[in-house]
Amino acid sequence: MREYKVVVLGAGGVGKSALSVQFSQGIFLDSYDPTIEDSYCKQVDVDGRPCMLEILDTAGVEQFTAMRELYIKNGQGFLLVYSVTDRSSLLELSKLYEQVCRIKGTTTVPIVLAGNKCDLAHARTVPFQEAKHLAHKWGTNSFYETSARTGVHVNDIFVDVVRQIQRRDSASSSSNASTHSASRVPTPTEKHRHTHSAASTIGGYETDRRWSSKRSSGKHSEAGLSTTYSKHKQKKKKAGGLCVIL
Ligand SMILES: Nc1nc2c(ncn2[C@@H]2O[C@H](COP(=O)(O)OP(=O)(O)O)[C@@H](O)[C@H]2O)c(=O)[nH]1
Ligand SMILES: [Mg+2]
Repeated sequence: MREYKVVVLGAGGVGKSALSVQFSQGIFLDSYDPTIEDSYCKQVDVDGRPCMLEILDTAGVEQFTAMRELYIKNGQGFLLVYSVTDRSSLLELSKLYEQVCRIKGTTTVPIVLAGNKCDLAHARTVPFQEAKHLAHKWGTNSFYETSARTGVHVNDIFVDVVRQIQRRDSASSSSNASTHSASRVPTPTEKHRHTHSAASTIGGYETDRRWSSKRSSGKHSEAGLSTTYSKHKQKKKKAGGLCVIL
C-alpha cells in the first residue's frame, strides 16, 4: 500500500497534536505538552484507494531547527497549522512556508493551511478572509478552519494533502516512482520520538497505531506518554477487538 508522509508544522499550542490525535484516534487531547513529538499511522481510503498516512506531529521547533530541516526533507506533504485565536501563530507560518519551499526547492509543495480552534468563536482574532488571502498568496485553495475539539474539517485537511501528493506524483510519475516505496525508512530523528500503531476501525476508517517509548525531551515526557497510553488501554477494553502493539 502506498505510504504518505505528512508533517504537521506550526507554533506551539495551536493544536498540532490535538489534530493528529483526533484524526488518527478519534479522540480530543485536552492536555498540552509542547515537548511531545509523535508519529501516527492511519490507513484511510481516499477516492476509493487505500492509503497509509504516516503523520509526524512535530514539537519544539524553536529548539531543534536542524531536526525540522530533516522532517521537511523527508516529508511529502505538510499541514501548516495556526490557531484562529492567535494572530502571531499565523504570521509565523510564513517563515515555515518559506523554509519548506527552500528545502524542497520548489513552491509547488503539497501544503494545506489549517486554522485550528474554530470552535472558540468568542476568542477569534484571525478572520477567515485574512488566512484565505495568505493561502492564495501561496498559490493554493487548500485552506480550512478546523477544530480538533469538534472534529470539524479534521479529516478534510489530511485527505486534501494526500490528494495533492497523488496529483504531484501522477504529474511526475516516472521520475518519482522509485522515491515512494511502501516500506518505511527510519529517519535519524526517529530515535527522538515514539510511534503509535494499532489496528482498529474508527468512524469508518481503518486505523493503525504503534507505541514505543522514546520521547524527544523534557521532564513531562513520561507523564505525557502514560496519559496517552492509558487512554488507549481504556479504549482497547471498550473496543474489545483493538490490537495494541507495544
Ligand atoms: N477549543 C479547542 N482547543 C484546542 C483545539 N486544538 C487544541 N486545543 C487545545 O490547545 C492546547 C494545545 O494543543 P496541542 O495540540 O497540544 O498544541 P501543539 O503544541 O500545537 O501540539 C491543548 O490544551 C488542546 O486541548 C481546538 O480545536 N479547540
Ligand atoms: Mg504538540
